[in-house]
Amino acid sequence: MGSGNELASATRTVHVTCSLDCPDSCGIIATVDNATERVVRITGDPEHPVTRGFLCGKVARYLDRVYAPDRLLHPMKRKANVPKGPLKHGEEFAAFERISWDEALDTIAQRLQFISDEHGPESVLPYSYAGTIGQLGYGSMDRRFFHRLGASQLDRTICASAGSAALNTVYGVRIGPEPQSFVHAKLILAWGANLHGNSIHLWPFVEEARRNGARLVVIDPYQTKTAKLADEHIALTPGTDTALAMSMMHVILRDGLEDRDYIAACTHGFEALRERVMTAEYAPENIAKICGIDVETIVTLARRYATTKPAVIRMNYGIQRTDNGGTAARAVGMLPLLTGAWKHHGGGLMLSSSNAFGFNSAKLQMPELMHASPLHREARMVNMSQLGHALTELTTPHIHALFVYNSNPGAVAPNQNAVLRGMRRDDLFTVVHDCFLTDTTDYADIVLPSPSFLEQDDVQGAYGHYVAQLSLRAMQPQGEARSNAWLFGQLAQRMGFDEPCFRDTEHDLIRQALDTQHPWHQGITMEALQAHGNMMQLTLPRNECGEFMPFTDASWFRTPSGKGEFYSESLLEQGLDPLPAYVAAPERKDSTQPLRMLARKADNWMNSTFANMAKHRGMEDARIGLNIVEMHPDDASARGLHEGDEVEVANERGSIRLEVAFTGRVVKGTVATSLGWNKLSRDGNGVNVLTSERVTDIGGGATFYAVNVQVSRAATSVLQ
Ligand SMILES: Nc1nc2c(c(=O)[nH]1)N[C@H]1C(S)=C(S)[C@@H](COP(=O)(O)OP(=O)(O)OC[C@H]3O[C@@H](n4cnc5c(=O)[nH]c(N)nc54)[C@H](O)[C@@H]3O)O[C@H]1N2
Ligand SMILES: Nc1nc2c(c(=O)[nH]1)N[C@H]1C(S)=C(S)[C@@H](COP(=O)(O)OP(=O)(O)OC[C@H]3O[C@@H](n4cnc5c(=O)[nH]c(N)nc54)[C@H](O)[C@@H]3O)O[C@H]1N2
Ligand code: SF4
Ligand SMILES: [Mo]
Repeated sequence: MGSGNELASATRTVHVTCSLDCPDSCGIIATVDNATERVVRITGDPEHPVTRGFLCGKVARYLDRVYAPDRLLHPMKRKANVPKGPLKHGEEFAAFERISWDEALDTIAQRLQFISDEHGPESVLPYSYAGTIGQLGYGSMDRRFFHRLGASQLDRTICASAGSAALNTVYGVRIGPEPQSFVHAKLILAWGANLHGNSIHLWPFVEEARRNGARLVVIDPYQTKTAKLADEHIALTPGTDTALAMSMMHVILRDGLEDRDYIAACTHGFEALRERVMTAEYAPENIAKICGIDVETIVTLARRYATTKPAVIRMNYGIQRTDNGGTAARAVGMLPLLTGAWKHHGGGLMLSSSNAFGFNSAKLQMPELMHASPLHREARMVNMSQLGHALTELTTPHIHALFVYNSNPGAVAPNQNAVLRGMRRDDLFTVVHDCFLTDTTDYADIVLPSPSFLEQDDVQGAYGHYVAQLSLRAMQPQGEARSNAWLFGQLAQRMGFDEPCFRDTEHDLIRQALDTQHPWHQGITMEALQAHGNMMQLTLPRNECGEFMPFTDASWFRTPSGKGEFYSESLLEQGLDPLPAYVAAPERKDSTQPLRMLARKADNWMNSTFANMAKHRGMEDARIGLNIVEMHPDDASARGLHEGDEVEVANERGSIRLEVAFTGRVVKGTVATSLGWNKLSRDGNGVNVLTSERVTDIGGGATFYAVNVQVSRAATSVLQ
């Protein structure tokens, strides 16, 4: 690669994949200086059909992160005299002393063996999420290792499990229209989806559609940039999406706007649904006040949705982070079944494209190894959204070792005070593998350095498009950083796991991931990927016009009935309501905590990733985000508060210090603040001090946006 001119000959370019937890999975062109082997520039791959040559603001500055002076570059162990607990930013390194990889691996292997012998292997808990979503980095050798050990299994529910389980009940599979097809839509509903902040590569397609006359409606309690730029912003009360979707159904059926042919051919349980939504309870006149919007808004939205073709819904995970969240995703997911929106190219519904990928995860993760463990059976499951409970209360057995990688639970996990109380335990052995010292490493016994996505080999799908990509390292790992796959292969060998699978190299694993009979992976091999610029579209079934149009007929559904299910017998079997129903969140009834809080993601960092980077922090609007609570002026004046006042935002789980800002982005009754690093907040407490370990109705997901709080003037200021 590289071209003929003088500058280019000094450099080469490599296609890598952004492995951050983002639907866009961008193709990236990294320019490497041949003399220094440094990556000097990264840009969006212009050949990638969704990336189309640009990167988001976060990753445009990724090299600052890769070459950051405070990157973790070597294994370290906690100094004997330093207790576990929060460290000031910039002072973390002083708590640890450098050790060799050999010493680190030997220590970990010995401790895990001892703990496993003493308390049973299930007393070891792996804790990982999506630091990288590459197939190898997200779940391959690590799973083999913990399966063979017999460690507790982690139920990875912190992000998407409610929405995923919900859509599975309706469709049996999670796929949707290609992002490129959004240009054909005439109505786009961004429902709990912050496109501008969280998945910017859909935006140009939305804009093109709007130039062609499409209307963009954003349904979000918060006025995101996406909402500000939309044709209409419906700022509903958080957690009331089920009510809104069912009221829309009520209007559609009342006005006879449903697609009867589609319903007859492709759906199951329509009469039962009709009976449920046609009760007076779901009439817009009753639902409007629940949602905090006008009756007319619901009626117009429903009619417009049913009569505009093509109409597409970009539902995202925002709507499912509440107690009734699984049902909300179900109800919204049913709308295109009612109107037959799937029949029109550019219409339908997109939550995730991940089910279209058929990487061989069974081969990568080998769950059968649990039977070779001392347990000789499947290990127990621990819900990651209840880590505080797991570390402080779970018995049979207690957790005695916590192995964190790809995640920063000290900041991102709900009920933070319980999580940190657990991680502070002296009798808990904690290992953390990360690129930086974080709010979690403050509690680690051993820290291990991990590479960035420029420094490791992987293969990746996406949850916002249908392109498979190979990502071969553009540079050598910084310092002694080593990948997740390498780490767990090494540990396995030190623990005497002699199965040959623990000696597989990263390239072996990539080949195993691609070794699949999945019909949409035809011809996608490592060699083929390399021959195609490291990216290939899945071989999706297309019509004669080349269009990918799922759910146009009944053959697409993977539900028990083989149809789109309004009524779910499988939910009934689990003792759940087979039909959607709006149920108010429990905390909303508590009058001592009358304000609903959105514990949001920041636009310029990725969950907690980048929150420590000065330039990223600078990009975030100073009046939003960390250290700020956005309030409606009426809610403030009712408490005698003014803009700029320092306040205590509190509930029964804890309190945090923030400064009041009037941004015009929240409606009365709702306040908002952002997720970031605890140690960079005003009082050392992150927003997750306030979030709870309650889980969603379906899918056991976290309920980050179902939090009630009281706001009051801070007694004494912690301001410098
Ligand atoms: N810049 C940036 N990009 C990111 C991330 C990040 O942290 N920063 N995180 C990445 C990750 S891990 C994920 S999962 C995706 C998530 O991306 P999204 O699925 O878009 O999820 P969220 O940002 O959680 O929520 C989207 C919107 O839902 C709104 N919302 C909250 N409660 C409700 C409700 O009850 N009803 C409705 N209708 N809306 C509600 C929020 O105000 C928010 O604007 O983004 C990814 N991309
Ligand atoms: N209040 C509140 N809390 C939230 C959310 C919210 O919206 N509000 N969002 C929730 C959601 S949707 C999610 S997905 C979770 C996200 O939670 P996490 O998945 O924990 O996300 P990050 O905070 O980005 O932390 C990922 C960590 O992995 C590290 N990492 C990156 N690459 C590698 C690698 O190759 N190997 C290893 N070992 N480590 C690596 C990064 O440096 C980073 O510290 O947070 C959840 N928490
Ligand atoms: S975070 Fe998302 S938008 Fe940004 S470069 Fe990565 S995949 Fe693309
Ligand atoms: Mo997420």
